[in-house]
Amino acid sequence: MKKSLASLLAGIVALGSFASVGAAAESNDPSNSGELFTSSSPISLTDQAWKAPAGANPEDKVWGYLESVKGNLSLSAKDNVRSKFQITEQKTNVKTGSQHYRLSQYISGIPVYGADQTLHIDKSGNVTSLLGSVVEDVYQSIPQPLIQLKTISGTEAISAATHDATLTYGLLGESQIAPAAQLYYFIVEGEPKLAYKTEVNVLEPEPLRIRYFISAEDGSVLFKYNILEDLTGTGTGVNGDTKTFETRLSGSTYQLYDSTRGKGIATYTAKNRTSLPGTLLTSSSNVWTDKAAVDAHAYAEKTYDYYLQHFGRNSLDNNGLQIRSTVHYYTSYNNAFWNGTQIVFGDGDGVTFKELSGDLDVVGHELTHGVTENTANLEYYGEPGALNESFSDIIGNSIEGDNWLIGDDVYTPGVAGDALRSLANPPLYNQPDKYSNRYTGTSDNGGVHTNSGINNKAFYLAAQGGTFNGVTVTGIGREDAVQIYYNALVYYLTTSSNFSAARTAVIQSATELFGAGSAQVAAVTQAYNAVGVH
Ligand code: L5W
Ligand code: ZN
Repeated sequence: MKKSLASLLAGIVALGSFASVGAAAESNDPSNSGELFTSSSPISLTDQAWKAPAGANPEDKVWGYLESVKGNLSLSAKDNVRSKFQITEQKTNVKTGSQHYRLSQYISGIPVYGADQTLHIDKSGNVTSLLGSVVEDVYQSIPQPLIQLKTISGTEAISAATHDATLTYGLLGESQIAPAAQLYYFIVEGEPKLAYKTEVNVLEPEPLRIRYFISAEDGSVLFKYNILEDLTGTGTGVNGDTKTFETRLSGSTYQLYDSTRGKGIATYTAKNRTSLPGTLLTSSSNVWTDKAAVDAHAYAEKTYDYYLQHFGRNSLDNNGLQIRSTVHYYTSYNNAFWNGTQIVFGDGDGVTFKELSGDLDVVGHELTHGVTENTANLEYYGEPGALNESFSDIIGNSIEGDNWLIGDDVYTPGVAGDALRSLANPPLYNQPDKYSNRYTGTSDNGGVHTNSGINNKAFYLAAQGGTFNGVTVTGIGREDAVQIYYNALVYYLTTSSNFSAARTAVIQSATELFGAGSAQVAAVTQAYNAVGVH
């Protein structure tokens, strides 16, 4: 929808302070700001002419004052203000003795959207100011029959909004607040319309809080916008580093939800239980104290950005798939996983692991399982399974890009300098680094977390270079290497690819990207020769 709410609501007159009387209209430019209710003529009165009649009760003063200024409000002289406004709230400030009223403007007993006011009476009983908005006289002469054009009920308006949101976002989850519809006069480009205001408020398929104005005449969408606001949150991660990340404001609650990347990045907590995705994380301050959640969210954003910037890939499916992470899965859980729809992190037991989302290469590893599932779909068993693991290590490690280790930021918090795996030296952590040393048993799905070392070492050699098993590889750098491996994963590998097929795929990928006689093709060829994969 192209129209702004400002232009839709042009025609509502904003009131200046009524501390002074005497109209001085300023021009109204509906395009002059992002304001929702741009006035057509702000009014400013220059003289406090009206004095409260002695002995009048406060409500009579409200009506008396409105009656006296109705000319300045573009209200017709013949209309009684009591038929045009309703007092909706009255409060007294006990500290100052002032009385504060809230009013709304009505047409034929129906409130005008955005046309509400505050009126103030000081402790001496005099009206000091009137603020807010009223609609111009022209709209008050709306013929009575406008209400007769109403063909849609509130329930039908709610259905129309739900239908519209479903078309845009897909099947909607459970409403977070019971849907309701209120009838208003809604000024659309200077034309009064009868409209229902309603709200679509769901967490699935993503957190939405869309305000709708549905025509009571035909059920069309007159205007809609998402009330949730994108913001930047701050928090400290598992390893004590402070960082910023995207969050969203819903009412007065901040959500650990980033709507600026793909179809969103949402971070949940399982609250040490096992149901998924769990509960979307919220905060009252936008300063986030759940360290595991801070890192899961910030590192999912970093992973998304890496895939987009380095490979032009829009999320796991290259179609913006929403990235969901759940932290605090189960109790003392020493693992993390991709379950086919989302990533999940345990807190660790504090000895083998600390909170596993605290390592960017682990988050990158898990999300890369999602990319693999959407591309080569390497079977998670035997050699294809070891390749599946290896590609997660290779890309996860490249996203972090500071060493050749996996899990070093969260593994054995009491032991400095160690890691779960090393791409440079797999045997350091009990993985083979050449094909002849591969594990051929059946545990761990045929050694998927063991034999990944062979392909990891090939990647390392291609990127960094070195002489291994008597074969010298001239390194091409991490960036060229990861481009070649990503391209192989997306375009060349298949469900059943084994190590030999991976060699061919990576060489073909390097040939495609850098040319047949290139240093890159030579590097990957020598790298696979070095690890004994032919
Ligand atoms: C540790 C948690 C999961 C091990 N997944 C893994 O397949 C893990 C990466 C970091 O290997
Ligand atoms: Zn894995």
